[in-house]
Amino acid sequence: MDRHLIRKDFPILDQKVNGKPLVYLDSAATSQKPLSVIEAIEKYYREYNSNVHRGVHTLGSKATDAYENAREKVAKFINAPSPAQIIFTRGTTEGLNMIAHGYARFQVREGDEIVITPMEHHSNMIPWQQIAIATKATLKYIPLQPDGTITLDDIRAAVTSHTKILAMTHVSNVLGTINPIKEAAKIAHENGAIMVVDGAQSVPHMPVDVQDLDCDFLAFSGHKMMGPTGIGVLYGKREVLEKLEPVHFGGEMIETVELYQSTWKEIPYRFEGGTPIIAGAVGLAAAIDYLSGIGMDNVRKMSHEITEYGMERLGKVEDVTIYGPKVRGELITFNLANVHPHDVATVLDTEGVAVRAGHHCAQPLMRWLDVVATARASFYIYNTEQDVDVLVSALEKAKEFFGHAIR
Ligand code: 7TS
Repeated sequence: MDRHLIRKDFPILDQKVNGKPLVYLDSAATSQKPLSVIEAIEKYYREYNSNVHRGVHTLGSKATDAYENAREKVAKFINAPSPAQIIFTRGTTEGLNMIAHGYARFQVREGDEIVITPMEHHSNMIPWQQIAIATKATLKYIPLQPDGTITLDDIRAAVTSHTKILAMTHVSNVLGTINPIKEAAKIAHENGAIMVVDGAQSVPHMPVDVQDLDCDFLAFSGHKMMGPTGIGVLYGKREVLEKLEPVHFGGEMIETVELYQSTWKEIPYRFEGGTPIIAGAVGLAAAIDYLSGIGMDNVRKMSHEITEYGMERLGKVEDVTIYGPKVRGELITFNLANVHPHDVATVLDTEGVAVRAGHHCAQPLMRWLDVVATARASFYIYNTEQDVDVLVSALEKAKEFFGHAIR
């Protein structure tokens, strides 16, 4: 696969920022979208925009077919046994909150444990804090190794017969750590707990097979995998979906409504209250077609090559500290000595280089790293070695600019 050909599919990349060619290194925050995704959404609005599952008119049927076709595509993409196990959400955050408030709130009691890690994005931390507070359950953390990984022994030590939920990110959005989800799920199940996986940073970059991982829930976002914002996915095993209570009550999700009580539709419709995110699902389906056309093994390989090259080049820049393990997902989090990452990112931006700076929605992890914030370059298949070279020379410029602080 030729990166330069792939780049042509992403019209946004062909522009100048501050007079310099754009170098987009913020795909972990949100990826860019290929033309096919943009066109699929436009086609929906131009040709068959209509509400789904309601009217009997032709446009309504077309929209319903497209929406349900998207559900089937997602199911195949993550090897879910059935499309009924795919719930469309607004994104990872909503999916994780649905598990917390629709499942954990009813299944977890005082004395039970919820086990997570300190590397979680706030979206996979705060919902569990809230549930622990509400149910008087204990929230426990698996400790991190100095390189930002976790060991199976530490997972085994943290998960006990009191554990109801083990929740973990597949790939850390800060450290890049790839967690041993399959082994963690086994440990969870041996102890009678369920395994919740935050797939926000893994599903876009690697083949993810929910049956192979044997996870109970998996949440991810469309916008990080070339789809539009506002659409995400919550996958669940049948058994846990049967126990999941809806959290969005209203239209579309009901079977019958009486004055004082109501009954719900079958799974997954009972979890999709209100007019669903139809254009989002159409866009996500096109994104899955695009990624599948390249093949997820190729996607992983291509992003990985650039990340490796980035590690090699950035690793040689004096006064730059890189955080996280050697084996990692497609991002590099770093700091320039004595310079606030916001200042670094501002100088990089003047060179056309877009990186993210801040706490990356992982404040406890920033404290563990003993930093207030970091810069982060994140990669996807449209990035080239030249992008990394521009990043490195822009960093050298930043070093010159802030030279007095560094020395
Ligand atoms: N979990 C992880 C691991 C993430 O990286 C993110 C978003 C989320 C959950 C939340 O996803 P959302 O689509 O619901 O917002 N991470 C980032 C990031 O690293 N920079 O911007 C958003």
